[in-house]
Amino acid sequence: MSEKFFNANFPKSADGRVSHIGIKRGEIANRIITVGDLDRAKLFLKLLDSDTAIFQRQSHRGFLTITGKYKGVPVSIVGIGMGLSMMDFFVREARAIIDGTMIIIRVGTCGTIGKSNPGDVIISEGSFAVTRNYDYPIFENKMIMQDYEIKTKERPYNMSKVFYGDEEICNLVITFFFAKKKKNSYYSFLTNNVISYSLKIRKQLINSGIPNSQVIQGLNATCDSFYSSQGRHDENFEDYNKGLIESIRTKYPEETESLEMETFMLYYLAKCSTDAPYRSQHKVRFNSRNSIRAAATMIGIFNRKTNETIDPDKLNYLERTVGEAVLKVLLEIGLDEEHIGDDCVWNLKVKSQN
Ligand code: R1P
Repeated sequence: MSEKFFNANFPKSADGRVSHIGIKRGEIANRIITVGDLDRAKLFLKLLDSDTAIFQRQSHRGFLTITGKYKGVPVSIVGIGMGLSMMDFFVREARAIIDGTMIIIRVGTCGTIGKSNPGDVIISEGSFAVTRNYDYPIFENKMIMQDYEIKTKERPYNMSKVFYGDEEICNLVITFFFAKKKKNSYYSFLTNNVISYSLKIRKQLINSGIPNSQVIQGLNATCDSFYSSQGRHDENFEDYNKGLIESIRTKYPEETESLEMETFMLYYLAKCSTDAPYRSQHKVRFNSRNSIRAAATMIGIFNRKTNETIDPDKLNYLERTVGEAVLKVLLEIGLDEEHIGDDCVWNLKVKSQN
């Protein structure tokens, strides 16, 4: 850390930069796509308008923020790395420097444990956390372990309640892929634009030789490890995770489709968010309390039942396709109050080449 930060409760530099994501007011827009892999963030950068200045900043903690415009509307793409803590840093620090509602859509990758396969796109209607029970002892033998579980009712992994994504946004993402009526669909208010775009995506998938990619809505499990709490076997550690995948899959009546490491925190924080970030408290808002609307979509890359994995070209194509669809979804959502100011990076003029 080379800079001095003020306020130990919520550290900011003298010029207003939040300490981990490393940006300040006006450098991040209300409409955000967040990804884990920084290369995916750079891939999405190429989809932004080329006639507007594009702001980029990578923090010393590994967060990459890219802000520009998509079809004339300010958007940001934020690469956060991996895990619950990185999502927590990103959501809280971004929330602290943006006025008005934030829309955050995660575009990630995941392991598949339900009916989906590598190459399918999953929209997470809800997510629960699977965390190692750190109080669970390391046992000398299995008998003691069984006795302990019977006596204490403790298990080696805890599974939380489900927190849900924003229904309108999740449904919009699905509709952008499939122009067909689904139960509880928002089809009725969709513009012709959206419908023809989703048909275009279907055509693109067929032409690209991956016609079998399905778009599936389901529950997601966010795990606190890529290894132990995702049921991977690692002989170097005692993880007590045999049978864990099956327990995760069947924990809730709606079968769980995916395993990854961030969505739960995004949905949880959206649910905990207050209305503090509104400048004009008198304005009628979409929601009386929350100031964050969130959704998550992910591309299946590992089938945890069959061990099937995805081809990098196919993943690259799908990332681009999903990224473009999600950018279009971001534009469809109206905001009651947006961050404004002449110093916002999206208002800067592109430097002339001469
Ligand atoms: C693990 O390899 C990482 O990939 C998935 C997991 O959630 C975890 O962050 O998501 P991203 O591809 O968005 O990083």
